[in-house]
Order: sequence, then structure tokens, then C-alpha cells
Amino acid sequence: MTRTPARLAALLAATAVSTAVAAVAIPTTAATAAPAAAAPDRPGTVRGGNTWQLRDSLTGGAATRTFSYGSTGDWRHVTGDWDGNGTRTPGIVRVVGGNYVWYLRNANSAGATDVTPFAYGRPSPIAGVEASDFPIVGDWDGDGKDGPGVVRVRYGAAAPRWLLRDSTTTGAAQHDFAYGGAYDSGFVTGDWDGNGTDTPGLVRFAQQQRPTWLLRDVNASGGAQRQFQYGSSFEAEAPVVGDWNGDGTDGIGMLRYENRRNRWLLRETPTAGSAQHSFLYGAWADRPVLWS
Ligand SMILES: [Ca+2]
Ligand SMILES: [Ca+2]
Ligand SMILES: [Ca+2]
Ligand SMILES: [Ca+2]
Repeated sequence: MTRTPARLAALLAATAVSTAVAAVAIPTTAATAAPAAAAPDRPGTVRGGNTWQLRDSLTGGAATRTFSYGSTGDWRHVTGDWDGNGTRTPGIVRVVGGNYVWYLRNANSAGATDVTPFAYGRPSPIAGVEASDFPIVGDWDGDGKDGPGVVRVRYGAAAPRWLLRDSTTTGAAQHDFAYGGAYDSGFVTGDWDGNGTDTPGLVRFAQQQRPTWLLRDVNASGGAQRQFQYGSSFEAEAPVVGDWNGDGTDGIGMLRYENRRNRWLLRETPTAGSAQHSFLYGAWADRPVLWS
């Protein structure tokens, strides 16, 4: 059983959605059609539920683009390439009538929802049982467009179940499989091998040990194809995944609490090693997001 320090546990609880959200990849290759060229992922934060503050480089500094999308009560923010044009743009997952309803926009600007809002997943999927759906986003089938997903967890009871859908509509999961342990909570997704499909990853925290990343290259049950340690053994951190250099393969990162701010510690490849980008961006209470 994984045990996490209290501060880290609080951090993970606070950032679980954004962590999952952060796992979207912009593909450069696809089986059927050539999608738009990948633009590198860049940092952003959402303040107060609906103020998106995006920065166009992997450095500290002021926001280079600010706009409003959503409402002040929103706290599940996702980003993805919903239309397959190579840009990663906002989405909001809101609980409506006991379901998650997804509100997606195709531009990094204020405006209306571009995709008809649709229900997918729900916060408490199993009545009477302590269970949760964590929203995630990814291009599961490699067609260049990101779709919705949830990781369904029943803490301590069963392996997390990944329920992934290829289109931004209500419907059944096209990919449904178990991956992870009964006590896992750090869920990420990314294109670890650069083949155009996003697949699962786990980040496992244990007291006084560096976090272990367990990444899988296919959307099916099985073991990790990549396993390594990245992150600190003593700092409060949350994982983030993105294609920092735009080469079509996702890199990794950690967001570290530092004086009420987030320090981004990013690495270009999903491997052990040191951070290649380190900068402060966003306040601790902001929701970290990625964009392109
Ligand atoms: Ca797009
Ligand atoms: Ca897709
Ligand atoms: Ca892949
Ligand atoms: Ca990359």
C-alpha cells in the first residue's frame, strides 16, 4: 500500500483533475490521416474557476494570453485538441444532474462552447460505494483528435478501470481496461512512444522515496513498459505530462509547491534524469493547465 505524506495527499487531491488533464498529447503521426503539425505544449493556469492565464514559453513571467471561459464555480479544467487542427484548447467538466458534462472550446479565447455539451462519466459512479471517476483526455485511437475518458477508482477495492471514448459525444467507452493498483491515485496519459496514440501512466508516491512512473504504450490491460523514478522524495509535487519540444512524444514533469507558487520541473523524455526546464508559473491555488 502506498502511503503519502499529508501535504502531498492534499496536493494530489487538489490537483488530481488537472494532473489527468495535463496528460494530453498532440500527435504528429496517425494511422489514417496526417494531423496538423504538433505545436509544443505550454504552461497555463486557471484562476478563480474561469480566468485562463496562458504563457507562451517554458519560462517564468507574466501571462501572454488571458481570457475568461467557464464560471467561477468550475474546478475541473481540461485541455485537448478537440478538432484535430494541432492546437490544444480549453474544456470544462462540470457536474450536471449527477453526471460529468463536458464543455469544449476550439480556441484559446473567450467565447461560446464549440462542441455540443455531452455527458461522460460521473463523480460517484457506483451507488453506495466510495468511488470516483477522474476525468482524463487523450487521443486514444491516434486520429489526431482528443477524446474524453475517466479513470474509475474504488479505493482499496480494485484496480483502476480506464474508460476511454474516441469522440466528443455521449456514449460507451471504446477502450475499457484495468491498469494500476488498488491504491493508485496519480493518473496520467501521454504518447510515450510518439506513435500518435495516448496511453496510460501511473505515478506512484511513497514516503521518503522518489515517485515511480509506470507507463504503458497500449490502451489495454497489462504491465508497464517503462518504469523509472522522477521527482523528489521530500517535496510536495504533482505530475504533469506534455510535449514540451513539439516532437510528437510526450515528456514528463512535476509541479512543486514553492512559496505559494508552482515550480514547473519539466523533462523532454519519459525517462529518469534531471529537469531540463525549471520555472515558476502560477499560484498554488490556481489550476495548472497546458495549451498549444
Ligand atoms: Ca484544436
Ligand atoms: Ca482520437
Ligand atoms: Ca503512443
Ligand atoms: Ca516531446
